Amino acid sequence: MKNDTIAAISTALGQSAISIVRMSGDNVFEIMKKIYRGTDLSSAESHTIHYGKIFDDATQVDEVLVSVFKAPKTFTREDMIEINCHGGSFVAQKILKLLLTHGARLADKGEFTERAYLNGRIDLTQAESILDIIESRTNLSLSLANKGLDGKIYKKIDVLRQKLLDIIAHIEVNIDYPEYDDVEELTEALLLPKMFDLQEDFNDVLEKAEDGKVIREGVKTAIIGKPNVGKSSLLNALLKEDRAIVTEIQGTTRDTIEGSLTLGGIMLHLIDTAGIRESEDIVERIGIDKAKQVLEEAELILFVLDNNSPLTKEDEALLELTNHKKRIIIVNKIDLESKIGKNFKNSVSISAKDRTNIEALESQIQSMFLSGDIDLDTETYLSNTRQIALMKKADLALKDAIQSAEAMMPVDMVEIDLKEAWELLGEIIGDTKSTTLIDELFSKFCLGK
Ligand SMILES: Nc1nc2c(ncn2[C@@H]2O[C@H](COP(=O)(O)OP(=O)(O)OP(=O)(O)O)[C@@H](O)[C@H]2O)c(=O)[nH]1
Ligand SMILES: [Mg+2]
Repeated sequence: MKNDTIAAISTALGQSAISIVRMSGDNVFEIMKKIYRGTDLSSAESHTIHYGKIFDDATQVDEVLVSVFKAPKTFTREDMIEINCHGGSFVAQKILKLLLTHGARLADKGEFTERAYLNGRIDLTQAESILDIIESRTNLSLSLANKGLDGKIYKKIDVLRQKLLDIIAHIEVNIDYPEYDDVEELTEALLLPKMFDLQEDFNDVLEKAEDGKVIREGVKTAIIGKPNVGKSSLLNALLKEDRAIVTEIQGTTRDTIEGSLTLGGIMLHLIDTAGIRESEDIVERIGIDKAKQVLEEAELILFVLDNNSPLTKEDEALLELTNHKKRIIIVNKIDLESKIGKNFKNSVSISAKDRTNIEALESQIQSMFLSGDIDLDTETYLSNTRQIALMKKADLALKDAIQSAEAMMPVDMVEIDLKEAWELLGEIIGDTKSTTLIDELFSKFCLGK
């Protein structure tokens, strides 16, 4: 059922001026014949737009514009049409139902893009970049996604795979044709430098991926501290709005309160939490448990202390509890007299109430998360969790290969790990057929001469 015809509404449901119903597959024109009155679409030129009307038997449903895309130069590489109908989910749903009644099948989530990938129009990283474009919320993440769509990740991975293949090819030749005198003698001395070189490339990609992930997903940031230090005031100061309730009563915040902001191109997903202390109050206790959970999951802790009161055991315990996390210590209420009695390295002093020094805090957060200058034009940033996980596995396989070579193990042992790394990188771009490996190997070495 490879080319069965799929259909879906591509625009969001709800009131809108225009909705788009999309269809792809072998029977798009046949199906359109049954519901569309206007120009003959099957004989229309590709990439043209046609005015007409959709009918349900004799009843007119809508006046539409239909875009015609003919295989193979289409997104899915199949015949495609897009119906621009009037907005409002009722009309769009009705047209979709008509398509389904006349032979189309409701598309699965992402199935148009999946077909684009399966039919070779894009690789997996490009498919993922399309999703990233849809989900992007900052200029930086949008630019990053566009680089992926242009095939930059594919190209980067391809270069690494070529280098791996080069080493594998050397080993293969040595195993299969040890008597060939024009093949360089294979020694660790020859293999290892190549592998070290590759490892540097891998490291570089993995390091940049950390920035990539931050650019794409933002930073989960928890505001933590004991009651009344000014956590909710800080949330409001950062969001520049009165999101959370602020009072002088300890234990004001019970449930977590969230908000997002963009900081130098990075999204901060802020979570204000209940002040952590021993409490008898059942609701407050639940809030405190939640705060501890948020603390564990957070990628950054904004740890708030009160400048106006001496450091307590509670503060010390919380400092200990957050010690293992990426953390910024914030000394709040600097508009009041200092009674805290301690200096903290790399802390930021602010007044959340007067909104003093918030910019200094913002720039500290920024510098903590983007490791250097971000250069999307010349560097490649992996950002997708799946891709990064595979890259890390490939890196481990390469490390194993290096270890085997260093331990003077037989070269075919080294080769197994290198091949695994090659396969793993292939998974990133969606190329996992090992026959390709064989083909490429022999196209590199014309041994039949
Ligand atoms: N003078 C001064 N008061 C502040 C400052 N920040 C917060 N406050 C006051 O401190 C009190 C507690 O502030 P909140 O923001 O509710 O504190 P919290 O940490 O969220 O408290 P809980 O939700 O109870 O854990 C309020 O009366 C605020 O107005 C500041 O920078 N200076
Ligand atoms: Mg609060």
